[in-house]
Amino acid sequence: MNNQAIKYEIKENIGIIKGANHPVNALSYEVRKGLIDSLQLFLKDDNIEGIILCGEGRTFFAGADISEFGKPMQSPSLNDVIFEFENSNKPIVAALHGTPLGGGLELAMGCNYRVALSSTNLGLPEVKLGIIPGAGGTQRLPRLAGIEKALSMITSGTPINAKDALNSGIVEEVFPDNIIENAMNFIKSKLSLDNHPIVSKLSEKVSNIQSEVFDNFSNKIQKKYRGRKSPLCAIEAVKATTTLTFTEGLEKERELFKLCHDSKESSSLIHMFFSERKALKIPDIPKDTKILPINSAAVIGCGTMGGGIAMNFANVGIPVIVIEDTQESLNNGIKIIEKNYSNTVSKGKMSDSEFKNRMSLIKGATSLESIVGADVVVEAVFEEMKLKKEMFSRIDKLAKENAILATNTSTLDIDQIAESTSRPEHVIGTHFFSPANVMQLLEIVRGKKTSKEVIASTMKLAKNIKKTPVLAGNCDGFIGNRMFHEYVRQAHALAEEGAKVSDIDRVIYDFGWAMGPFAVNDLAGNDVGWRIRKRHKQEGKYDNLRYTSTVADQLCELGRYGQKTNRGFYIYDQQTRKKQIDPEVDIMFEKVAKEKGISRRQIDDNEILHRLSWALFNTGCMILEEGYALRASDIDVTYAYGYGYPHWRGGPMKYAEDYGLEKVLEEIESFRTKNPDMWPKCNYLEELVKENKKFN
Ligand code: T1G
Repeated sequence: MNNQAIKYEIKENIGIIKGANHPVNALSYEVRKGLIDSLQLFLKDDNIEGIILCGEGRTFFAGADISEFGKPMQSPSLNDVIFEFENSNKPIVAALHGTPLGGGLELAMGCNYRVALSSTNLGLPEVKLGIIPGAGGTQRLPRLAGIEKALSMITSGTPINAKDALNSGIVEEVFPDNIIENAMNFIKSKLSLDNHPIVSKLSEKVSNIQSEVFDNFSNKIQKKYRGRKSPLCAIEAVKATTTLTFTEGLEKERELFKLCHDSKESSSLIHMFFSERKALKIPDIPKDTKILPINSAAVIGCGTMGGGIAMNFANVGIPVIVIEDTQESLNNGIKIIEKNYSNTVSKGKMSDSEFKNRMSLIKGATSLESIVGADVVVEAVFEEMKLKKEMFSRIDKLAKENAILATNTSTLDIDQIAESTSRPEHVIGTHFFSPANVMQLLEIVRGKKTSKEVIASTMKLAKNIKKTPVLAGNCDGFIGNRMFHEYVRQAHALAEEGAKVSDIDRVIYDFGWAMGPFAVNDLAGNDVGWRIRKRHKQEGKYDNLRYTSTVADQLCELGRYGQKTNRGFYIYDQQTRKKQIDPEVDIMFEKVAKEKGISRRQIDDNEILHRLSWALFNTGCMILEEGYALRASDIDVTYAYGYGYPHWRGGPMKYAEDYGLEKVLEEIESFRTKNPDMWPKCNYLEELVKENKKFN
């Protein structure tokens, strides 16, 4: 009765139950049923004295099947399965490898023993999905590993390695290889014992814990989880182990789990989980498209962007050459990279030898000829078309035959850049976000002639350097900056019409963004936007749109570029970088409004939030209509990973869809009546509403 998701076999006196639900052994209905069936079979077989539970393929069970969430639960539940395993009268060892996560680790904790391969990473990542462990994890882990470890693992959701699990008492033994053979010897060594440990019975309640521990922990994570509920519910559930029995605690966990499961936070984070993976799938690029090997890289420009980009390669062991015009700027660039890595070392997050290893992978050069051997060349010079074209025509002459030629432009036309080479099919946009060694998004821009091989290889490269890639089409600003431009234009319009700069930023921050639009401008440097606006003006972009950046231009004329000049929309303390409201800026907006004949009024928080949110969303719909993004969820990923949009709100498209597309359109139309030159019409959105459709 092997079902497809669970296999079993018997070796000598040991029964082996094996998850075979590829790729990650998610605990779907078939798996849960198969687990109980095979366990019962083994319990009835008198020849079997001990049992191994393991996973086939790349991992032990990596958790509940997320795609079953929100659907009616088919019995047996995971809790039922775990009880059956826990109540077994034959000892069971969970043999862990890969990523035993969530329900997978909960199931392992229902076994008497756990052993692991040294490469295993295990954890309870449920908060990342806006929920808490729902199959006893909040009650068993504290009994097994102690309160502090459980709080840390459950509220961070970050997996720990096998060594850490061993030191914390979560696993009994760790092996470098041959997990099944070692698990076999392990369980045989336990067969003679009269009793075997049961995690839920290790202690009635977890004792000797001061209640401040939980308050302190809540305070510690407050900033990280601003606006979120599930991490706090996780703390409450763990706390229950100190006041309630296991059975009562389990009920508490269920109650809190349900609360989280039914929340927008959870549906948004689950949307993010699947969206991130969907973004990797490009409909016209078959899975078996040839991938160009990337074993070496060159980055042209070692300023803030170039240096950060180079670090991404070194971080995964790819040797990289950074190129600058002069020895002095090269030295400066390398010094900054070194400082970045040193900071990581001083925080205890990198060893000295790893520091040396990474630095040894980064070589500097002042001649472009050094790109000759590179499999990928990333150009990160000043954002100017003429310069980029010149650079690409030189790159074309030097780079090796099959090299990927990437530009880190954030707004410029990839096709124009590609045309300056003899091989436009090898040219692609790789738009990194600052700081490039930290920000997770990589917006990959396909030109008209970019080959499928180059696109597939660049997507793969993005994953290899641990980025989250999104494929965009070649429009001005691509997905991210095209939308951001409209969002900022709206923010400035609000300020002209009467909202204070600090109120606009506050509303956006309170919504959950990392920063408001004016603070972002100050961080990125107002001169960057200034340069782009000058180009846009020349190209006639504002002919039918209201120009709202008069104050931003004036600040730039005064040399107030933002944080780097200690003054922009705010005033910054030179030492602490702490920002302070600049009353002069609000006065500048008042003056400009007067000159433009705009009558100022009190603008409430709701209008601020909706005008900014729908400006982003409306532009997102236009991008979809014009085919520059493959799907709405790609836009959500772009914003969550590249722009500090709160993941737990699901991204600008999902947020609007949850709000109700019809209501959003009504609000946009009412804003448009007052300000027609702020709200370009989007037929696609109107069609969606008319046909009562959703994004897919
Ligand atoms: N459910 C359903 N599908 C899943 C899945 C899951 N848990 N995990 C992965 N997939 C799909 C994924 O969508 C992709 O599909 C394919 O598997 C490969 O994944 C009761 C409530 C395990 C570290 O949160 O973190 O247990 O795109 O590309 O990079 O308390 O997947 O190919 O069609 O990500 O090697 C807790 C989530 C659930 C783990 C592997 N568990 N997964 O990474 O492959 S909640 C998790 C991951 C829970 C209990 C509760 C990663 C991975 P497709 P992949 P990968």
